[in-house]
Amino acid sequence: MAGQFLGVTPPISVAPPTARDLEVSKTLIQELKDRGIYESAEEGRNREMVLGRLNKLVKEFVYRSSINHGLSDAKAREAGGKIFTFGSYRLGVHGPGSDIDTLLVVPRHVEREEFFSLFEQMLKETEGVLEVTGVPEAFVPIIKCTFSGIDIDLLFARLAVPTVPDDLDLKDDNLLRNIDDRCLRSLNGSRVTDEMLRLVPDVPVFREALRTIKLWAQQRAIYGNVMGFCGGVAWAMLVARICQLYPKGCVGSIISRFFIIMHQWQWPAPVLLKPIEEGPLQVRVWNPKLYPSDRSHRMPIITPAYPSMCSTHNVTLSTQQIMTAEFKRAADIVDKVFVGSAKWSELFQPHDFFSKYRYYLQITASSGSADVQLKWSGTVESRIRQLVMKLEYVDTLLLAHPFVKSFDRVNYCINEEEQRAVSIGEVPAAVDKRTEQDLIAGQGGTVYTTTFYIGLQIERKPAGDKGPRKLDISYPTNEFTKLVKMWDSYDPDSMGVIVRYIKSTALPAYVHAGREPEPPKTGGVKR
Ligand code: 3AT
Ligand code: MN
Ligand code: MN
Repeated sequence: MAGQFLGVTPPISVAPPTARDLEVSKTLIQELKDRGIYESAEEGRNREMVLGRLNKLVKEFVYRSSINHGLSDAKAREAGGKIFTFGSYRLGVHGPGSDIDTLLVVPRHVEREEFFSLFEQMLKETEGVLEVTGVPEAFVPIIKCTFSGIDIDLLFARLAVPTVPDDLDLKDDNLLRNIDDRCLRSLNGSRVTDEMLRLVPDVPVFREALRTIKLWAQQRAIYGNVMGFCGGVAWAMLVARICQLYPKGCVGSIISRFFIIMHQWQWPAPVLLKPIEEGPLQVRVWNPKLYPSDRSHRMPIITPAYPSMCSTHNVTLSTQQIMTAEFKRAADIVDKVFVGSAKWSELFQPHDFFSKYRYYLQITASSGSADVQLKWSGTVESRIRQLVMKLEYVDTLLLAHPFVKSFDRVNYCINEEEQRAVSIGEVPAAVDKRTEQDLIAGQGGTVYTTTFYIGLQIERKPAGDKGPRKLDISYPTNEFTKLVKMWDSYDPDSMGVIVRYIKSTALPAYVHAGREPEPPKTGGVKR
């Protein structure tokens, strides 16, 4: 690296903040505080206590495993073991309800299987630990639990080294040699966050700016990788890049630059925090010159740790348009904030997805059990993007806007008619009020539903054209249902999926529940 600056180009400006930059930064931080996105000092101490106890537990696990593998007591103590963190906690942008994402790193003689037997058992026996669930078969195997009221995600990586000392750093690419793919994937999150923090010029400013962008993206419903928007890691990298371009910036000026630059970015030029590096493994590194699939990425935002990957491969034409429009809206508001004609609260106005469109697609996945529903709805969710991409080809459709969240419901139905109604996404008033006690043995039953929405912007009829505007979406929707039913574990007797084209007036009331009321004229609504 050039030493003079961080990033793939020199900074745009190294000027210190102006008085106005500092003023708007102050009001911005106040707005963030008023919205309750910072945890209290006491909650912070609780997190540290939990991490301390977890660290002890990990060392005890490695010790016991080492003894089981025939090591001497001294060697078993020396074997070590260490907890790393990643995600929002590691970046220092977590909120009161955030989890702690942790990675447990162990020496080579400790086996992955023991993580899900010995360690999981030790965790279950630890005071204050509840709801321990291991998912060993996941793509990134994980144990989830809560510890002293804090959600914990635990990943596992076994390195090809005899000991894992306390000062071990995961930066060295050679640590990736001779480890299995699951360990490689588990190490990735930590390596990326660590590298990101090394690549920003001023970490406290980066944190404040990232908190702002996360809150804004969540409020505007453009936060989430699954539906084709940017996820937490991608937003963090975008903010980091702007921080590199303005190394002396303060949060106010960084945010202002962020929206202007992102709105004008010449996609598909990638966002990089450093040059892409080769490494010691036979694994793919993002390279659009070499791989046609990498060439198809519309808004590539590339992770800085080897092996570099595109964090935004899910972005489609529609979600790119939506995010670009949001950058523009935000840039205009921040402009006004700087001249004093708008308040920061305007930037964080909630989205109006459910009143924005006249027509929506409603996709409902249903089944008869909570366990089945979890996997089935996940399958349907992961395919919604495919539906959006097919809709993008429909001539008269200007935009297919997937909503980032789904709506889960448990419906107690007392007859088959009600079961049929809820499984196509309707919410009969009688069912809405019912509880489990109302169920009648041998009749009806419980139906679990998960519903997704896609807003449709349809081309207007040309003036003078009296005929109805033709919108034929039967092809994309049929293809979509065929696609989800191709899932390995699909069972037509117990799982349902239906796509309905509905008018906005037919949206169920629950889509509006929990929304903030319109803010009064005098200022923002505090949560
Ligand atoms: P919160 O403050 O926790 O809401 P976060 O950014 O920490 O924000 P997550 O805890 O959901 O968000 O995710 C942290 C990282 O874990 C992000 C990503 O690298 C990884 N991750 C999240 N979900 C998955 C998943 N389903 N599979 C693999 N990795 C995941
Ligand atoms: Mn997290
Ligand atoms: Mn997590």
